[in-house]
Amino acid sequence: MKTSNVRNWILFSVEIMAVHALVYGQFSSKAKDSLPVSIEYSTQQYLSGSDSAATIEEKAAKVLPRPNQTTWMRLERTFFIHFGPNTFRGVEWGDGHEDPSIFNPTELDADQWMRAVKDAGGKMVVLVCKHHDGFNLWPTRYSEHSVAASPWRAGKGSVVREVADAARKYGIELGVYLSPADLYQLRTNPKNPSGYYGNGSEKLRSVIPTNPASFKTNPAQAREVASGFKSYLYDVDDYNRYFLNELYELLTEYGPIREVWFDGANPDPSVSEAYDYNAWYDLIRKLQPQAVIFGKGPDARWVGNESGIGRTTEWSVLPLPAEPNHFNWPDMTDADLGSRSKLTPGSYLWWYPAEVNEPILYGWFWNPDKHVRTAADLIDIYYTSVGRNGNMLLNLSPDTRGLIPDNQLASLRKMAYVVDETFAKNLATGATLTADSSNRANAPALALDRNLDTWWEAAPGKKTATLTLKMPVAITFDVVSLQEAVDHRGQRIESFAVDAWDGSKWNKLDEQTTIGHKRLLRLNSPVTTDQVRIRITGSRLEPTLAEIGIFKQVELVQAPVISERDANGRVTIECAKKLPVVYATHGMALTAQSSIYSAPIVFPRGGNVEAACLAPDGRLGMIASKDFTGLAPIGWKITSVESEETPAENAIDGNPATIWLTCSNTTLPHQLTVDMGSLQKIAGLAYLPRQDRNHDGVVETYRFETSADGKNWTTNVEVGRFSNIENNPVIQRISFTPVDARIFRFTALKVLGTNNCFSVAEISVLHAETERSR
Ligand code: FUL
Repeated sequence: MKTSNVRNWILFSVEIMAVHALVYGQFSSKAKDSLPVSIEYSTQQYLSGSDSAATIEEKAAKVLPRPNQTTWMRLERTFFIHFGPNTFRGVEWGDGHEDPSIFNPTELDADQWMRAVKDAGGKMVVLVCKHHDGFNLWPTRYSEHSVAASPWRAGKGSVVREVADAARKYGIELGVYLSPADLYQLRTNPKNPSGYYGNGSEKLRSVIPTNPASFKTNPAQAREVASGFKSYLYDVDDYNRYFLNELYELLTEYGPIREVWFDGANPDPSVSEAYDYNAWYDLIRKLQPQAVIFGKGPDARWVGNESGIGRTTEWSVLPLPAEPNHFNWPDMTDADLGSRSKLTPGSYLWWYPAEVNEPILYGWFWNPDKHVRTAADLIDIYYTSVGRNGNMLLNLSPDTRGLIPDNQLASLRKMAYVVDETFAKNLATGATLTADSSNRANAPALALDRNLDTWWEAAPGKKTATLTLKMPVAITFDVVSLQEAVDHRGQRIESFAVDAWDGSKWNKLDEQTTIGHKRLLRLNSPVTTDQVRIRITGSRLEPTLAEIGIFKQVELVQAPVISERDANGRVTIECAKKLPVVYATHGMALTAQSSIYSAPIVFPRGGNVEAACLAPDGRLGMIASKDFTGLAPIGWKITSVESEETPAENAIDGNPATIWLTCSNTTLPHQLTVDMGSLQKIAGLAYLPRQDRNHDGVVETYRFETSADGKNWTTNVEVGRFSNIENNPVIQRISFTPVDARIFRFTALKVLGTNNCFSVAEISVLHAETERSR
């Protein structure tokens, strides 16, 4: 292993960094004992059994990001685009049986997509080039299942090309999502009997790029390489060869690529295929060394949910149980990934920052029924992603026209306005910053110079510190932004607090754990003071701060709180400052002249409500919006249930926070039968899985039956599947042919988690008339 010191490291340019260094860490100091030698900065550290607590601490403090990660972390606000056959079918997951003729957007305009990203402050877009259904959004040479077989642009189009061109035009970096799971290529797909996925083919010496004509017969034969690139050799089976050739096309023909996104989800694990990750990573490093590999890869990690919520303690230095180059990157979803108790002997410490992804709709692909997150929701997400040491990756969903609809654009624009205006002026600029100790080369003023590559650092040996900002005049603020010098000193701060001076004493405003690349504290109410104090109360070695910011959120009246719908179908709306509230229901436009809220609104059949508080000058504040899906359970009764660990009534009480759970009967299927008390014309079901982040009992595959009299039953859905419910456990609404029914039966055929539990937060049915009017 090479060694070097940090100064030399910083002087190295990205070009000099060898590909090997990017992947495996160039300056690993694998100290085997705890001799009192100074530990060097490295992109990888090994914790040995004889390391003292002090050595472990020092090693953890001296893990640095790789150069590709440094650039990536500074992007902060990034966007995803999901568009493909699923958009035209209105589903979250396809099945690989789709006919390419369904892909026919009438007005696709990648410039409109990129303008939306640019206007929303986006620095990068990750385009889904192939989702799990296996349809390629560029005319790949290696499959007939692509845009080339579709009627769109008479088979001459390429979504990847159009997005790459538009991204370049608007100065946005490009990332590519290529799904490892591929249902079109699945060996068992009747639509593609010669599918490569899981076909048991032997590993053959293959040149990438392979000559498509001899792909199966002689994969050692190359095709012409892309200009400026070479060809590479791998021993791989058919599917991995296919995947490597797809990667080669995407990484050589569309300009610089900043991120390669590998999804871990697999809708059909019945056929297995061994992904040759090492070959994939190797090819990516050779073709686009500056790209970060996300998910099933070494550079950026899925935060663990699809709701835009980072951990309040979010370490970028993580202990791996094996060397990074031998590690199979699983999803890391525990609440604590990197605190001291996790830094155990035998671990390899590695920089592995979080990416926080979330769809702007309550699903990834467009469908007219999907509700759009409000600007207020997106602003919250900004604070819980970028503000919690993670990059935000917000998905946009073009519709069947191939345009991002106006309702998504409206939320985006408002979010960007609020975020940009809030952070436009650092109220700490012009303040005097002092620290109770400083390293001679790292004076406090360096934390106010808008340069992430210069920083304040506590004096040698000091692990706590107090920094005081004195403003020339009192300021009013409600956001504090802190950034550590992670690219030069790693992530160190373990706990800190922020106080404000009220003229006679210090008042604590907030207290938290990690900072990392960026931590945003959003106060409950604005504070006016001329002195702010940051107390670093715990750190791995000397703490650093590269930048400190104090901000005031842009003056917009906060969105009101819309309650859940109670068991009687009633919804209440409340405005924090008791300002008047206006509201609109069922998709009507909300304006300052909309109805004034005075009493609970009743939604027995479901629907949507939008509401806003009115500012004293009569202007509309931030909008809150909520969808109520299905009939309210007024007078409903459970008529049959197998067992109740928690009351079955919880499934029909209108309260998403309470669940019905049964685990005692370990064999599936499990059932729940509900009597609605009167005949209803219903056209679908609505299942809300438990919302407590526990997957036990969440239904993945189900049957749904109805009856008018409890004797004669209609099977409305024989075997249905809630796609992607594990990663994104939002409400599932499923339509079926309208039927008159009084009783319904929901049967769990396959569930997530352990012990074949069955859990339901809410179960309801969709009224035929409400559905028709949507
Ligand atoms: C998940 C996928 O299954 C979803 O469809 C979506 O692509 C999301 C970003 O990742 O795992």
